Amino acid sequence: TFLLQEILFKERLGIDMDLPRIADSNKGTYGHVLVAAGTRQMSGAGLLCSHAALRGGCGLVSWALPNRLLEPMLGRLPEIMLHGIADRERGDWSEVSSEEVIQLADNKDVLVIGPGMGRFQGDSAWLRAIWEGTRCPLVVDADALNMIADATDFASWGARSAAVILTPHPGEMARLLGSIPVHEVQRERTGLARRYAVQHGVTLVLKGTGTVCATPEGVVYVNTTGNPGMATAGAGDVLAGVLGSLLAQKLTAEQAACLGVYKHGAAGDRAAAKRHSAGSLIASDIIEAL
Ligand code: NPW
Ligand code: AMP
Ligand code: MG
Repeated sequence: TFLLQEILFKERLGIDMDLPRIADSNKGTYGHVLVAAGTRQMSGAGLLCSHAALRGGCGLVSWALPNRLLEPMLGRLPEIMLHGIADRERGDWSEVSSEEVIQLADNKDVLVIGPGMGRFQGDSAWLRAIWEGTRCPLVVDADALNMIADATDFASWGARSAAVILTPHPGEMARLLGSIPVHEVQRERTGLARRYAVQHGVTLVLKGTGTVCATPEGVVYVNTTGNPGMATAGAGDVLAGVLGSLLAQKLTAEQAACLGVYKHGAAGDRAAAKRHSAGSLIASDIIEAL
């Protein structure tokens, strides 16, 4: 188990804390993130995630969102491309075929899926089709994690050619482990994260105080940044965007998880210091501090 400290990035992970920008480059050089997130009740989750992805340094962000969200979101973040899908009236993700998401992801460098997405009939099989049908790296968060937790056949989902990062908070981790009590997750954070990552061949980011990053090879990192001010709505949606952004810039899942978690926490620390109070921190402040 490694403590995530600045020195580790160069010495063990082989990356600079600030990813280099190449003089002769363009936005394509830094990758294109597709965010599949948000519903009418939780549009903010998609907005925060997409915004954070941009601040993470990728070149382009497309946000796939239900059509009825399209108009209210127009102009909220001019840098982001909006891709409306689903019926205008109901406008939830139950109306979006997995094939549509797979096609949208086809020319993207990473897919971030789940924040504020909600749940619907048959969503576990829907996610399985996306998991098996996309070729880009995946960041799976929030409702999409609950879809995995409810899948009876997750162990037999096809192996992916590209990496997966799962980002559960302790409540979501408890569901992934078959609805064990949250305090049991908290009692054995590193062991459970490592076991899950190895068993399922994923990079697992178990969030909370001292976020744990576990690799499919069984290497574990524990974060040293962050503060309780980050226990606030949307903080996790921001992290999912940052991780997607780093994967789009061609970091490995191990590098992206460690650097993203560290920077997200450090941004939370700077934001809390700037406000002179962790309690008044909101997720947008974390993005600002990035
Ligand atoms: P408690 O409360 O302590 O008993 P859910 P969610 C536990 C979207 N959002 N340590 C917690 O335990 C998300 O993206 C949209 C210990 C409770 O049991 C999702 O799509 C926003 N326990 C959706 O909302 C802003 C912890 O987990 C359970 C823990 C639902 O996600 C908000 C709660 O988790 C939100 O991001 C910890 N550190 N953290 C928007 N503006 O659009 C959590 N738990 O039921 O999965 O609900 O995380 O709010
Ligand atoms: P979520 O619950 O999905 O919104 O994610 C919350 C984010 O805030 C995760 O990145 C957590 O690690 C972070 N966070 C929440 N509470 C704390 C805490 N008490 N100390 C440090 N980080 C926290
Ligand atoms: Mg969350």
